[in-house]
Amino acid sequence: MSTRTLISGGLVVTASDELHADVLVEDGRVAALAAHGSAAAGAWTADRTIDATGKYVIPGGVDAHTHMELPFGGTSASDTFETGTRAAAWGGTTTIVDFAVQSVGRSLREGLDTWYAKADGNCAVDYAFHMILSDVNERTLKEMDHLVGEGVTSFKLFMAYPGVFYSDDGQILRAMQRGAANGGLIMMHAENGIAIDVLVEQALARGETDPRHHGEVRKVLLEAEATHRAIQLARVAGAPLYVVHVSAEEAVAELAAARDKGLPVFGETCPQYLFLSTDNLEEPDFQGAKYVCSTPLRPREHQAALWRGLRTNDLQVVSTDHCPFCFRGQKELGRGDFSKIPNGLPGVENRMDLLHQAVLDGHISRRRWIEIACATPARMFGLYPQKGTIAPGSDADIVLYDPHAEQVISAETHHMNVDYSAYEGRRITGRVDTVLSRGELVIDQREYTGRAGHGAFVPRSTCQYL
Ligand code: DUC
Ligand code: ZN
Ligand code: ZN
Repeated sequence: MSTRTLISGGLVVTASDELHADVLVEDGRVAALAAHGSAAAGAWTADRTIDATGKYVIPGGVDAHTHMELPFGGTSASDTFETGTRAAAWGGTTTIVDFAVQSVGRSLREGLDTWYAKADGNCAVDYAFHMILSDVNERTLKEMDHLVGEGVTSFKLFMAYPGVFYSDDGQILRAMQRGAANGGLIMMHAENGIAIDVLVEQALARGETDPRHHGEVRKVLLEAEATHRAIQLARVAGAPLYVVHVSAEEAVAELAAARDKGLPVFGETCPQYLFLSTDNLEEPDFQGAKYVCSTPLRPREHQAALWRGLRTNDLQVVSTDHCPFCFRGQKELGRGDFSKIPNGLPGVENRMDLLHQAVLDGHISRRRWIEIACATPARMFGLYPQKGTIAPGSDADIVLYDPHAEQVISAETHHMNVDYSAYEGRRITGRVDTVLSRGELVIDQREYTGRAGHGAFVPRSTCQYL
């Protein structure tokens, strides 16, 4: 039997429009929109009506960069697919794109199947996968074609982490050539890891072991150089390029210069680079370890360039790079040696709220909020218009957002499985009230009503942003 839900009286905000409209949901999809109070909306019958008066009605967030359960630095990211997708829902994100990992010497198939198994039956919201290529060779290049065919249409390569995920320029060029042929989008971790490892060794030899040195050795110039090199390799291969977790002004400049030439080069930044800085890495008593991630946090002067890039569309997406490690027992692995601190920050629950605060602070418009957090990640990774918008035929992944509610972010109240918040004590105006995933209530007026196993794997088409 079909179920019809009417979402009535809210302000529908998408990347393109702001409308006082009612939304009719039928069988998990958006069936229709009509002006609130119109004869068309008045004629609708529904099994259930959700009153959205005074709220925004926005597409569920699409977080295109998460690492649930990632084995890294001798430990594993502390959010499982179950806890991480539940926290995502609490934060108004209804789709994650997580990174399956190929281990060195193993096939893409094996890595991807491991990630299917981790997620299957455990997710509260929908999920898709990118594939991390750790070992580019003839066999894995061929496998890329198969993955594109099954809806895993993007591949992350690392210019950093020698001996772990690192690919050399020849491997990168080959993967880009393959992506150019099969439609797979290459995502790049752009830091010169070979040079960074020299600086790490030299810093440790000088006795510079505190977390702040993580930021010092991972130099801005080595992000900018790698970004430049990745762009040139993509040009040679005739491939589009998406640079992940852009943190430095000089890296944005490389992207902007490429885009000014008309090249299909895209950039993502993350809330930690927009809201945090090296000041956090310098917090005493090893607290700075909470903020160790790569690319690293930068001096706060870089933030203006990132906001500008988001406004000018030199940066297109804000994802979280959610990769949580508890302070106790995990971040602590790096006491006395910053290079042993597992890299990563929690944030999947905080992204929509922090970006709403950025609207209030005047950094971006309300529609740009939805564009960089919902619509463009969906387009970039072949999920649009199923995800990322509210339009007839779209999945009814819908958030009722209270723009006036006040909250203070804290590990005491968050739902991520991690013992600290990177944004502890930060006051935010705006809060998720209700979340639907394919028409099912996952959060109902700030009560969790979802279930592990509701979330389904979503096969993706190739990039729709070219
Ligand atoms: N950066 C991180 O901070 N964590 C996981 C991997 C990465 O590239
Ligand atoms: Zn990375
Ligand atoms: Zn990442």
